[in-house]
Order: sequence, then C-alpha cells, then structure tokens
Amino acid sequence: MNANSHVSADKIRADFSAAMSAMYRNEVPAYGTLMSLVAEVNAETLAADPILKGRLEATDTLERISEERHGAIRLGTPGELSMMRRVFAVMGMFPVGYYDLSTAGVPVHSTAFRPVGAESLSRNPFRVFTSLLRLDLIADEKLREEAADVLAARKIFTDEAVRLVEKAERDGGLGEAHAARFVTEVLETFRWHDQAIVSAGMYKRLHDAHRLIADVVSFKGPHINHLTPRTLDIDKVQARMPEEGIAPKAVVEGPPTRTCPILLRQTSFKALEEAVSFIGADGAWQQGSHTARFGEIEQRGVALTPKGRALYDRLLTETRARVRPAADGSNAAEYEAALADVFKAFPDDWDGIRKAGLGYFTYCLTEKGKSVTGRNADLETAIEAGLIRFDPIVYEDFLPVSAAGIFQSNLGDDATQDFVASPNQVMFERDLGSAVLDEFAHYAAIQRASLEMCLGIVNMAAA
Ligand code: OOG
Ligand code: NI
Repeated sequence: MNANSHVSADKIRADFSAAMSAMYRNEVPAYGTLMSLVAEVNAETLAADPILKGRLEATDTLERISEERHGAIRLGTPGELSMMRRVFAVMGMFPVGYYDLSTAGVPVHSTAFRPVGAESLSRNPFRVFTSLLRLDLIADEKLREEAADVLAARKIFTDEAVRLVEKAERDGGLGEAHAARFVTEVLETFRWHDQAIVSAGMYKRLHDAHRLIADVVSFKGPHINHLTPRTLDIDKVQARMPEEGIAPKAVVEGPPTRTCPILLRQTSFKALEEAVSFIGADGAWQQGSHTARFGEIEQRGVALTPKGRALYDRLLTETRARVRPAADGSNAAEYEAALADVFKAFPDDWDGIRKAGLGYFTYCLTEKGKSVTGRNADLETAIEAGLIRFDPIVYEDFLPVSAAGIFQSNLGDDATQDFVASPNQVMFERDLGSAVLDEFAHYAAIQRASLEMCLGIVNMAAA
C-alpha cells in the first residue's frame, strides 16, 4: 500500500479524540454536563466579544472551539510507556517535556504526547498527559514487589492494537479500514473497568501507600482519568459549575485572570466515587468503590521563555507562601487576591512581555511591510513603523505545580504525602525508549524561524 492511500496521522488523532470523548461522556455523565456548560459559556463569550470572535474565526475553527484539548492516563511499567509512545506516534503525537511530580507529593513522572507542528495542532490539538508510576518511591519493599508482580502480569493493549501499530511502523501509515480498526482497538486501553484485578485487602494496602498507586495497579488498564475541553472564560465556568450540580476543585490552577493571558489556567470538577468490585477470597466479587475520574477545563495563553517562566515560578511560590490554597475551598478568595496581587510584578501588555524577553512571539510582515522598498531598519524600528507585527505563541504544554494540584484535588482532599524530590529524566527517557522534546527549544525555534522570514526582507540588526 502506498503512502497516498494512508490516512493522515492528524485524521487518526481527530477520530480517536472524538471516539474517546463519546466513550467518556457515556461513562461519566457529569463530564457531559461540563461539556454543555463549556459550550454555553463559550457561546456567550463570543457573542459578547465580536473582536475575539473575528480573531478566532481567522485562526481556529469556531465550531470545534469547545472540543477536547487534552486527557490524561497513568501507566504502570516501562513496557507500557514505550508501547504507548508507539501507539501515539501512529496518531502524530510525540513526547514533549518532562514533568517531575514527586516534588509535589505524587509518585509519578510524566510527559505530554502531542502534535508538534502548527499545522497539526490546528488540525487537531488533542494531547495526552501521560504519567508513569514510580514504584521506586515506595518505601515498603514487599508492597513494591507485589505491585510490580501485578503490573507485570497485566496486558493493557489488545493484540490487534499491537499488530496495527507494527503494521503502521512497517508501512509508514494505515489505510482507511485499518485506521478505523486501530481507533477502536486503542480505545479499549483507555476504557474503564469496574472489576479490579486485586483483592480489597491489596487495594487497601496500595491505597494506604498512596491513592495513586491503587489507581494504577488495581485495574486492568490505564482508564482515561479526565478529558479537558477549551474554555474561553475559565472563571465563569468555575463559578457556574455548582449550579449544574458539579463540584469544582477549590481554586483555578496557574496564573491569575489577566488582560494578556500567560501559560495555562485549568480547573476541574472533583473525581467521582464509583462502584467497583474486588477479587474476593472465595472467587466471588466483593463490592467497594474507587475515586478516579473527573472532568477538567483549560484556557491557554502565551508560551514563556525560561526568563518568563522563572518569573512565573517565583511569583507562584511567593503567592503560595502567603496563602496556601486549602482543599475545601475555605480560603479560595484570599488565595485569588494574593495571586492577583503578587502577579502585578508580571507585565500585562504584549509589548511589555515581549520587550522584557518573557514570552515567545511570532513575527510577520504587515501589508505595509510587504509594500515598502528600501526597508532598512532594526526589528524594533520596523515594529514601530508598522512594517512588522508580532503575535503571541500559544503555550501548548503543561505546568508541574498545576498538574500536581489537579492530581491532588482528584485523589481526595486528605493530607498530602511527601516524597524526596527526585527528578529522573534519564530513567524516564530510557523507559520511554526515546528522548522527550524540550519545549523551550521548540518555542524558541518557532520564534526564530518567523524572525528569519522577516529578516530576509527587512534588513534588521541581529535580533
Ligand atoms: C494528570 C494531571 C495533570 C493537567 O492538566 O495538568 C493534568 C492526572 O491526574 O493523571 O492532566
Ligand atoms: Ni489535565
């Protein structure tokens, strides 16, 4: 079969994302409620802001605005992670970034599998935040071994899914029928299983070690634990969730509400308690429950340079030193006030952010810039003269402190646990079977490429 008859990876990803959304709405009705609320608020926001509407019409596909931007899974073994990398590659999703969550009391490290080029992102931006459990952080050696045995015995991919991945790798893609089958087969890996693969006693011991360990080890597969549509007004959705009968987490993670959005803001409704059965002593099932699945929303802003990110991290740390958000929401207003106050130190106009070297931007020639001759100006003069315009590059990645907040609020609000901070990107990449892309280098390259396009025409001093 030649490459022309292959379905594009972007199309497979879009089909997969749609199939997963349908499955999840069906399995978690509260998620369907959240989706409706997001669509409603997005419609209201667009109706009230014709300029935003015009801009989104030009850059995004408006009817897809409320679709899922990401989801998340938690894997148990290096073998699962490396196979997952191959599965996602068939859908044009590649590992970007390394996130160490151990510092935040969650025994995992993670990457995000995502489309990388601007064109792929605009065709379908779906990403999967993928965590690998770190049994090495569990103190109890016996429990660690038992958990490793349970994980070693499970098979999270169907034989057909593996066969189709191998075929895609061999042939450089999949034809229509195979691509459709691939989506159906891979979906199985993300499905919820209400029958555990461990006993209630084992579940309790895993749960006592860390709730997340129980979530990863006790089930047949890495059920998708949330999906995340894009909202145009995260504060409004957060405020309205209770009216819809869904309980939001205490605070929105990330930067405060701003005129010029930076990085990523996200919030979720709290994970639901769901009935599961455990393996009983006499071969009968024993009833119990497990809390894992939730719904999230996100709103993205400009990608920050290392300098901008360092400022963001410092201001966030300062805020949290002033007010640590309580899980029950009792000091949410104080936290928000402190966040807004501390972040006054972060410039809130695009040119200020750009000139201070805090954010990444793309540059292009304006109509005027294209028409004038003898353009001899440095970058700043050319911008001032209206020859070149700049636009913020959207942050497409994740934030470890925010991710930890999302994890925590969905693992239950009881006391968080401490682990010794131990990032281990080398081990992660070995288990993954490849390096992860450095997100800063990636954004910098996009910015540089856009500048070079302008440079060819406007004779700028080195920018
Ligand atoms: C992943 C939490 C991280 C995000 O949006 O930051 C995440 C998880 O709970 O497995 O999805
Ligand atoms: Ni998420």
